[in-house]
Amino acid sequence: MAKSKDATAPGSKSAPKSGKPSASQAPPVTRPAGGETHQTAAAPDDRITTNHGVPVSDNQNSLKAGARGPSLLEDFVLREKIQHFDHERIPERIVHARGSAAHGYFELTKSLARYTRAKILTEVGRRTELFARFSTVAGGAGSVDTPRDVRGFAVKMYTREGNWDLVGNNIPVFFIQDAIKFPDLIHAVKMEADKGYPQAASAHDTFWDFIGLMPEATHMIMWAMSDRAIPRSLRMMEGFGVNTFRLLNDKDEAVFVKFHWRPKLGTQSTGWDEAVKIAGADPDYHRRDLFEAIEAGNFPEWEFGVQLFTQEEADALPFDILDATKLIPEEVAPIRVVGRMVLDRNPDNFFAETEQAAFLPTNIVPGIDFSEDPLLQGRLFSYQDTQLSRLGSVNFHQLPINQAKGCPFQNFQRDGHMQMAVPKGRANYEPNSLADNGEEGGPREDPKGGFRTAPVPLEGEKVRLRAETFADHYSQARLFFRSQTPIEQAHLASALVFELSKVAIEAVRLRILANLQNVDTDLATRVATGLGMDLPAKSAPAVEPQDLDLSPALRIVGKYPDSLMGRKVAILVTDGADGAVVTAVKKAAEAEGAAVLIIAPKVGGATLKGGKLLKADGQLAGNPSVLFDAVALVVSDDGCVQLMKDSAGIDFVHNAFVHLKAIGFTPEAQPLLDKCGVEPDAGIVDLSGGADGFIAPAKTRQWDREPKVRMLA
Ligand code: HDE
Repeated sequence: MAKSKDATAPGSKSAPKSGKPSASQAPPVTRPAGGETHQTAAAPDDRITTNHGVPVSDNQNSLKAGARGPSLLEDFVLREKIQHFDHERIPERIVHARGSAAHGYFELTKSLARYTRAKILTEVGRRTELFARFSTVAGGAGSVDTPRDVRGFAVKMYTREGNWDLVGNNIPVFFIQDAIKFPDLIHAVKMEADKGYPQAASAHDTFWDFIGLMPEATHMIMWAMSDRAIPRSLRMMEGFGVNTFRLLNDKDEAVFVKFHWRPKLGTQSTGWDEAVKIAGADPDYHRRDLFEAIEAGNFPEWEFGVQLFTQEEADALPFDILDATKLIPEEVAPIRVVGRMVLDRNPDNFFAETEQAAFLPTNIVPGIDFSEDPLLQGRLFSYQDTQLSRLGSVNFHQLPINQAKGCPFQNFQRDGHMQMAVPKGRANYEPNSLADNGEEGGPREDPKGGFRTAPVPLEGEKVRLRAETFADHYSQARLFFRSQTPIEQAHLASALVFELSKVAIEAVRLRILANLQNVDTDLATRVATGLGMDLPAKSAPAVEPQDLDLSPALRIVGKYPDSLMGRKVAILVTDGADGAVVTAVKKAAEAEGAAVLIIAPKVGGATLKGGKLLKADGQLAGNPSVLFDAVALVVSDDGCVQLMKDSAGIDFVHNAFVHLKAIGFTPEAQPLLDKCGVEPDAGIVDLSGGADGFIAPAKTRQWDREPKVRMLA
């Protein structure tokens, strides 16, 4: 029965009448049952092979007992392919799972030879290859790019003396002072253990429960609730080494150092409502932005800077430099810019490079050294350890992305899972005298050029203690809050209101309010008012906070660069629009470095006044204004009427307005502006006077508009 059906199956043109070929019949043909293959025969170099090199004749059909029969176990082509697929995934990173990366180079512009013997910091002009990965912390690998979260900022530099990984964040301080609290912090912020949600969000009970009981996190919370935690682009984030490190010169003299990356495009952020909407419109917003910028030749660039200070200077500070919940204000220890990083090449393969990249704070080079920061000390164990379960082998350093490319690496470590190297000879131990016997003896120690640890004098009893100098949890939180501009303070207070409003346990909200009063009474009052709660009694701090000198360097607002570089402008065009205005806006915006996209109700484009077709770069519903930094509405009367009937058109204009963006418009768009509640201000620009007036407001946000469109705490 089955066999006779086989013979008549549609598309099985050459299938025999019976599954059993007679001596005179050709063997059953297993070409596609249901369609033709679209492939032509491959030349020997192009042909698909198995992992063991056997050429594959048919990649469309598995081997069966008859055209409709069961598959055969002997089909090693099928088995190998399916088995490899079954194991394609590796465990995602326990934190920082969602990330995007690029290749580039580091270039030293000023030598630090007085302080360090690290070649990468002393050879001016030399370019060192690097790989940088940016990440969110809390969400899984498939989560969105724009949650409120800390961003990882990890840079692997393939120096001539080994890999130097500077594994930092876009925030210069951290939640906790001791590594032993890290698993608790991460458990608290990640999806709640019973529910499996929320994904990539700190706005939930367990996170704030932990924070309320951990006053040392308060400074970091100020940063995490600031606009820094909702960056506009990975290209517009500062990076910080966070922990204190040491530089060590030829004489083994040490200075302390904090590392900084400063983006050429300035530090820029989205708004919270905007970030939420971007998450829906383009979950890959940051990944796409980084990839497309590099693809277009707009290579992201950062200045590399150091804050250097001696032990005496450290001792004079009102906090402990080993405490990662503290920063050193730039006004106290200026940042010396000594180099730059440029990202100029996208990964060829996401998995092989971005996913398999293993960043290790223990990847350090001669001339740089750790400090005793108890958070850093824990990190020195964790990263190497986590790679063993993530990448599954002690040989993960042999993966191309992790290899020390700037220099050879050789030692007597041998074998292990997935060993790729084929060492020759019998010298697999040291010391050996095999060279005296005419054999290869292998590498030797280099007491002078090798990595040396700073000879830091240490003494003390074995204790589980936190130093008294770590006890002040609020002074720097206050410093951060009070150093912000009023608009940034309002955003920070509003973020706290938003997050705490998602906390169901009232006692947790009260505890946070009690703690916040140690930061700033005005802040605590605003948050309490926003929550509609009475302010509880202030909690007792371990150490009474002090008023430190403010640090304007900690602000973002007011420091956007005077340029459209890295920014995106949309021109929303309808049928009948004036092509001359489109051209003028495009030209003016591109002249300032913007990427300009034509958005139209139909992806095919719009027929302009005069009958010419203007091709669109994107369709309106798929390209809401949240994806752009500024928008221009170049429409006809009819086009305006159509847009007013379309929620995508209304949202486009309304959101641009409430997200404080510049809106250029032709007079025909006035009814749409009115319908969307757009009120005139410096950012609402009539384009009939020319495109130039649109450019200045497109470079920034219209902060003055915010009180009109949003209730801020
Ligand atoms: Fe990490 N962290 N971390 N971290 N971290 C990891 O290592 C850890 C901390 C940071 O793009 C893990 O390879 C501990 C501070 C970045 O691949 C893990 C502690 C800072 C990345 C780990 C910290 C960071 C990680 C997970 C407290 C800023 C992503 C996967 C003692 C200076 C790197 C992995 C990438 C990743 C442990 C705290 C930055 C589990 C125990 C502070 C940017 O090993």
